[in-house]
Amino acid sequence: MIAPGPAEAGHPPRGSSKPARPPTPESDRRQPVETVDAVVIGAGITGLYQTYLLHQAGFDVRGIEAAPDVGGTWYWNRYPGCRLDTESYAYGYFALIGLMPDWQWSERFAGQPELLRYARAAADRMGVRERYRFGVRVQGAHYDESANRWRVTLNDDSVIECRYLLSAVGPLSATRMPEIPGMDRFEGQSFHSSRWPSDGGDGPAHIDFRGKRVGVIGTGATGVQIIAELGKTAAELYVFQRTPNWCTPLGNHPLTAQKMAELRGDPRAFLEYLKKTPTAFPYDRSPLKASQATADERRQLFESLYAMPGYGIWLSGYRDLLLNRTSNTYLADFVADRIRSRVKDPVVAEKLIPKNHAFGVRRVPMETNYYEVYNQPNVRLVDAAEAPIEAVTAKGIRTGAGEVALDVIVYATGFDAVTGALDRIDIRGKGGLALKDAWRDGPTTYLGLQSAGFPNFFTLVGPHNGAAFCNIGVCGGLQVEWVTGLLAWMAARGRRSVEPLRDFEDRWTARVYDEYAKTLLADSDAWWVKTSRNPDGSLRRRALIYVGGAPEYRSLCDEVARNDYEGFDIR
Ligand code: NA7
Repeated sequence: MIAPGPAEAGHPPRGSSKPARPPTPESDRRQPVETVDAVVIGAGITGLYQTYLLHQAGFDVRGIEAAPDVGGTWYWNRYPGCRLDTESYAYGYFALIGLMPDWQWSERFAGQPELLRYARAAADRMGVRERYRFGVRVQGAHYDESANRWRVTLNDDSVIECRYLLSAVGPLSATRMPEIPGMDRFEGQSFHSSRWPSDGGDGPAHIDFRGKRVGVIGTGATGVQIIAELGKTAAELYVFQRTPNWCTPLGNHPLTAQKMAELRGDPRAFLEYLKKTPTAFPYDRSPLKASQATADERRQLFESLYAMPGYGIWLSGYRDLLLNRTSNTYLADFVADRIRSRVKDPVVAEKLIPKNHAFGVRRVPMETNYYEVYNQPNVRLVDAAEAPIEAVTAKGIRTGAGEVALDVIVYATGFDAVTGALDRIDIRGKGGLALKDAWRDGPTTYLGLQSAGFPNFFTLVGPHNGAAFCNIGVCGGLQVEWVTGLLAWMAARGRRSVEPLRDFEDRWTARVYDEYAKTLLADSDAWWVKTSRNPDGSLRRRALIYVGGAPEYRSLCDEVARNDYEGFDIR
């Protein structure tokens, strides 16, 4: 049976009827239980900070969170092996800006229980818990044009009215279950990776995998972490891989206070440094193109990058890695050889080497002994590209090559990324236009923050903004500060409504696609790409993120602010 995670809004639990659609503003005569200046959806790292800053700025703000506690992604993702692939001391934005000066990370890449403790400590330090309602989900948000207010309906049947609606729902929060026939007939235990049963505290429930036959579907960053962990105890572990990814070593290690100070130095100076790097990770790209180095120099650089912890191999190599195919192939060939040297069975090694996408055009999973797991007798790679999964049966998974008997199935199948969580809320702007319909052809936004026709509605770390392809702990925080600045600016001038001008929105949307098209990312699928079919059947890819660089994005936002928020219609 599939573990019954909390129903997603718009996605009813299996076997139930359609979700109730919130009434329209005209038909909904319910009195709001609350009227506030602003509603923030989500109590993850971004939402907490937004709620805090708005409150500090004098706004009456209410936060809404579906989970029973703060933490967002770190609340929901509590599978064994779940940890950051960003340096903890760079992700910890609240420490960098002085809100939690004494916070000490225990590892270079913190694990989920520590991250959840961090989010809780941050919420307490900011005193925002009391501003939140937990355990309720936003079902709908309708803009009432005559009142210039949003009516926000919750799944406990209550209504909140607000002037400003800020979504901090997270780009990777709407779970994506595959549609495989028979999933509900499985007699063992099964769940999505981000709905892992809880231990009731900070971490995952202890499931004893000893003696169990476990199937993991999916080999993205999540699957790679889970597989390495479950491989330690499961009697038999079957990895159903449809597409291999380029994975490189995480290189985690404990952090002492002294080591942390050494790595980070003065927090505020470190933050200024992060702000200048393309994605707010503590890495500088080489000023060289790969062609400007000799073969020997390239090998030496790749070896040192492969040996160093974290994303250096992705973010601090040759500057044309994601722009030039030859440059990319140099690194891809090097990493492929590493995989061959770590996996004993050459047939398995070849299956683990990506053949259909360049290095780094999808998120690079950071691994710890991932490849070595395939040398263990209890672990089998099932090639779900060669023999696709046909069905889940009562006893296991059937592929084109036969049936695999299982006791547990883990769906590490990812998320309906970036727009998915918004699609699951019935958001309606001017004239009752549904956001989902407005964005049917892909999102259109100005600076990834607002969309014309949806006044006073903000999408933090949302589609097309420069905080999604970034160290979110830092870039999300900077975005929150910018939006708070805008709302304070408006308040000081008695303005009460802001939405983008259509031509600015069109130009920004075109720029998002243009920047993406310049890179090697444009030829591949990744969670940040929305694919659909053109009327002639050809494939259409829409980038959901802005890849033109976080500093460039922020300097444009700052320029817009300096020019009295040029491109926004503010009344
Ligand atoms: P991802 O990166 O979207 O990975 C999902 C994986 O699930 C990927 O390997 C998919 O294969 C696989 N998948 C999805 N549906 C199926 C079906 N039906 N059959 C077989 N395999 C399937 O999600 P993650 O949770 O791993 O990581 C998301 C981000 O979270 C990560 O980048 C970090 O930033 C944090 P596919 O590639 O589509 O062939």
